[in-house]
This record gives sequence, structure tokens and C-alpha cells, in this order.
Amino acid sequence: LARPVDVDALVDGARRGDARSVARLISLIEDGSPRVPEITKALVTAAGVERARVIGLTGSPGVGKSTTTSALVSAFRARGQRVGVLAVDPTSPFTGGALLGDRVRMQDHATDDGVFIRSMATRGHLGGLAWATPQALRVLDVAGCDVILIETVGVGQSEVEIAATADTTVVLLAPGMGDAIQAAKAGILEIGDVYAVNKADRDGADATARELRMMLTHGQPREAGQWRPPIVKTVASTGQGIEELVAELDRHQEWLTESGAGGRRRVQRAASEVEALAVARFRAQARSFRDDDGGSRLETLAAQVATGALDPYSAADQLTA
Ligand SMILES: Nc1nc2c(ncn2[C@@H]2O[C@H](COP(=O)(O)OP(=O)(O)O)[C@@H](O)[C@H]2O)c(=O)[nH]1
Ligand SMILES: [Mg+2]
Repeated sequence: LARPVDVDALVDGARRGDARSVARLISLIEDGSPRVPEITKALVTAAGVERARVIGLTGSPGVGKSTTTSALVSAFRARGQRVGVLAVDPTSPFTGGALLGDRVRMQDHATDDGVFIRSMATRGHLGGLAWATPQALRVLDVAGCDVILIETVGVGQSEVEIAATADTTVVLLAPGMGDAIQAAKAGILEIGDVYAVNKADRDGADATARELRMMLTHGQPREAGQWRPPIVKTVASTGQGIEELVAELDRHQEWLTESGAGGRRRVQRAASEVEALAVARFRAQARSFRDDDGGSRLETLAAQVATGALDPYSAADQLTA
């Protein structure tokens, strides 16, 4: 039997920074609870304007996203900032205590009450991240996070979604394996605000950075005032280059503010969120229409389209009439 949910108490708890309330709210969101609209309303009322700075990290499995995330948590904590971490992995969600790649350091963070770490499974639904992530971000925002880091594996849809969700997107690459070319093919060279060539302790980091620089300058004609994505070489496992990475993240944050691009990104983010919710609602509605005999209107029309008795445009007209 499901525990009764007291939304106001949970949101109050989150506002006080209570880790269990934060975890429970994110679980409800992740599970697609029917209370999600109510939770979202309460969160927006509690938080007002989104305040936390959202940084997305994406790249192939094993490239060092979790290790980099952990190093960034340390860097932001050293400034006294509250940090939230959302690890979104559609293939292998983290469980329990073993959260991120660099276990020892992440466990240090796990006992730090200025850090909220949470993994989210997208339950294999395409677009799962799209609707759950904004709500999870709101929970962390209400909990007083200054910075939220989202780690997601680059496996198709998710990295594009993360770019739509984050203020700053970091794309990670590693030397060798023609990773820059792979990245170009995967389309992730269009989404990075900052590039990190991680594992720079290995051979080929300079070559990968050069290759990447060429692809970035070839692909995009740049105008004055536009952001030119920098490339930083890092060794996340030792912390080398992390200071520079943080400096570039800060520079991007300043650019977002000064150019007005940050505000536009947030409006765009809100627009896609509203659109996704409206489309989902309409799809459910379209499937719920009934014939006079109680049968599915959509199925009746579909049967006619399938036999050629009706064309699909007319069927859509009839369905929406
Ligand atoms: N040599 C080297 N290994 C690293 C570096 N960064 C991470 N690793 C290791 O690479 C492996 C994968 O790292 P992880 O952060 O889990 O990658 P993720 O799958 O992208 O999250 C781990 O064993 C890390 O310790 C680095 O800069 N240099
Ligand atoms: Mg990882």
C-alpha cells in the first residue's frame, strides 16, 4: 500500500533542506505519480523564479563524467555553495550508496549536507528525462542548491534533452578512438558550451583537442558577441585542469547574463516544457474519444483508414472536430 503523500509537508521539508523530503519528492516525480502536477505547483510557489545554475555534463560511457562531476562538486563546495547532482542514466541507473564513478570521493560528498546526490532512471521511456528532469531540478532549487550538475550518458536523445535543460552544457571527450569524429557524428558538437578533453594524462589529448577545435571552427561561422566554446584539457581523476574548467563555466555563466542569452534559454526551456505537457495531454485526449457505442473513436477511424475507406487527414479532422 502506498504511503499517504503530504505534498505541502514534503515541499516544506525540501525548503528546510531535509534530504529525505528531497529524495521522496524526486521519487514521486520519477515514478510519474498522479500528484506530480500538484507537487510542481507547490514547488513553483515555494521557489518563485528558478535560481539554481544548471550545468549538464554529457559524453560517451567511461569518458569521465562522474569523476568530473565529483571534482566539480568539490570545487563548488569549496566556494561554500550548495550543490545538487542528478545522474540520469537510462541504461544503468545507480542504486543505493554506490552513486558515481569515483566512489571514495563521492561518498565524502554523500555525508556533506550541502550536497544532494540523486540518480534517476528514465524507465526506458523516450522523453522520460524531458518531463521528469525539470521537476527534479525544481526540487533541488527549492532545497537551496546554488548549482545543479546533471550527468547523462550520450546515447542519442538524452544529450539533446540535456542541452535543452541546462544553462551550460559540458561535452566530454577522451583521447583516441576518434572520439571527436564520433562526437561529430552523434551531433554533440552542436550542443557543447564548453568542451573537456578528459584523460589528458593519456597520449593523444593534444591531437583530440586540435581535431575538435578544427571541427568547431569549421562547422559554425561565428559573429561578434557570440559564444565561442572553449576546450579545456582535464585529468578528472587527479583534479588537474578542473580549476580551468570551473573558470570557463563561470565565464559562460557571465556571458549568459550579459548577452541576455541566459534569459532566452530559460524562456525556451519553459516553452518546450509547456509544449511537451500540452502535447501529452492532447495525445491522451485523442485516445479517450468514444463512439456512441463506447468504442474507441481513434480505432474506428484507424480501421477505416487501414482499409482505404477514409484518408488520414479526414480521419484527423473527424477526430478533432
Ligand atoms: N587515466 C584517467 N582515468 C580517468 C580520468 N577520469 C576518469 N578516469 C577513470 O575512467 C573511468 C570511468 O570514469 P567515470 O567518471 O565513471 O566515467 P563516466 O562513465 O563518463 O561517468 C573510471 O575508472 C575513472 O577513474 C582521467 O582523467 N584519467
Ligand atoms: Mg558515470
